[in-house]
Amino acid sequence: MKFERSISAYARAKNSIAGGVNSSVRAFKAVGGTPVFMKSGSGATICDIDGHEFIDYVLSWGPLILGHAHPAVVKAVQSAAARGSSFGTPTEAESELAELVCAMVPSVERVRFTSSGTEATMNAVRLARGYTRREKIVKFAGCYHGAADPFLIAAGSSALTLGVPNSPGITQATAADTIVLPYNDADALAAAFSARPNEIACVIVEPYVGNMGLVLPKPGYLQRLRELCTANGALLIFDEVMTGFRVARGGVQEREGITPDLTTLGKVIGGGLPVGAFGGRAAIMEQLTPQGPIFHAGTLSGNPLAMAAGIATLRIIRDDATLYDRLEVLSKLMAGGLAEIFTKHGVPHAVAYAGSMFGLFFAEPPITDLESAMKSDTALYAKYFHAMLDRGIYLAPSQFEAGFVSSAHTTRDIELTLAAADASLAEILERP
Ligand code: KE4
Repeated sequence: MKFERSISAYARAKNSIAGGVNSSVRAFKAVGGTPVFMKSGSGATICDIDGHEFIDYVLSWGPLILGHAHPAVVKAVQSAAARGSSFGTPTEAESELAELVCAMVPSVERVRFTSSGTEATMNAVRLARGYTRREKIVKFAGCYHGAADPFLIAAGSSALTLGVPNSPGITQATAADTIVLPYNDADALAAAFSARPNEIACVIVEPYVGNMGLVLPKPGYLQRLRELCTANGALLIFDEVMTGFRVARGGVQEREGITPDLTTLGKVIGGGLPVGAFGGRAAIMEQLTPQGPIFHAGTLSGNPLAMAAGIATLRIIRDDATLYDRLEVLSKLMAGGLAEIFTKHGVPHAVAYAGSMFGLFFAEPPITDLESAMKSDTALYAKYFHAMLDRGIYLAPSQFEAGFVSSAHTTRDIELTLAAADASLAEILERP
């Protein structure tokens, strides 16, 4: 495939946008080549400015569980826009979406909307620190919680991809308040609590990690996190920005039957428009201003257009009784098919799937944490990415990301994708 228009668009973008992109991972630094500029999407496919069509497994990094330009979402946003884009006042649409979130996410009694997942996690951590009157937080190496200082310490996702786990500009004081532990090692958390009694405000975790690639918890791990937080007076925060409404209607907490104290959400709840959220028990959430002392604010929090897209999306998710079964059938088909193909070609691999998410590592299994994930052959992944792109398959431009299917994807799409994977490996291995 030729990407002439994307190449010139990227050259143009770099004259006014730092690095030519508004989010680092989009720059293709991990896979090389020029980022592909998209112009439209419909259902499971996305179209670039050179006129190429791709089956899309990035889906804007997770939000589009109904696929691109779902008619109900388009109609909802169009009619909301005709009534005005923002008022800076309460609107009933915010209550509508909040009621949907509270009804579908088991642990959430009260919620606050933000305009991004990063804002949601930042505010959830401030709330936990204010509520517990403690300062330290625990995160896990390879987990990504957004582009805020307290989290960019051995972060995953684009920070990991860029090979700069600790971003310049993070103060020592900030870094000193973030304890980074290995994921899937509950004893490490127990030791941290023992070493710092009454200091740790919260433990924030991607319960299923999407930002190392897809890494699932060992049996009992999440339950141990729950028990340790309860025993030590720290709040457990499930960062479900990616897994919320993705691995089940009620996210990991519904699938695993574990109740976090706070949950952060994003992506799907905005249906592709900018929405983040944090929520939990009323007793904790009511510590937020104006009821309580812990500050939260945001000019476009609860924006009417974003609420309209979220309401349309969550109503469909709520009412489609077989949605998650159908999505997991597709993810399982993808993961199983990839495992067969990679075995046939003798390429080390580890696959995983959960709900509408799937993962593929170019590494020997098991992949249980950042250390094992980092053993992946990222050079081979880069070749695979481009070989698949040339065959009309759009994957995440980084080994350390998860793949997503939507209700618009079909088994035919998966079959075409697996055929492309087979041909891509054959091509790569012929010309190592
Ligand atoms: P945003 O601020 O990008 O909306 O959300 C941050 C965030 C928080 N928590 C989790 C678990 C997340 O996955 C994210 C964002 N995910 C990345 C994809 N791995 C967004 C892609 C990007 O950075 O452009």
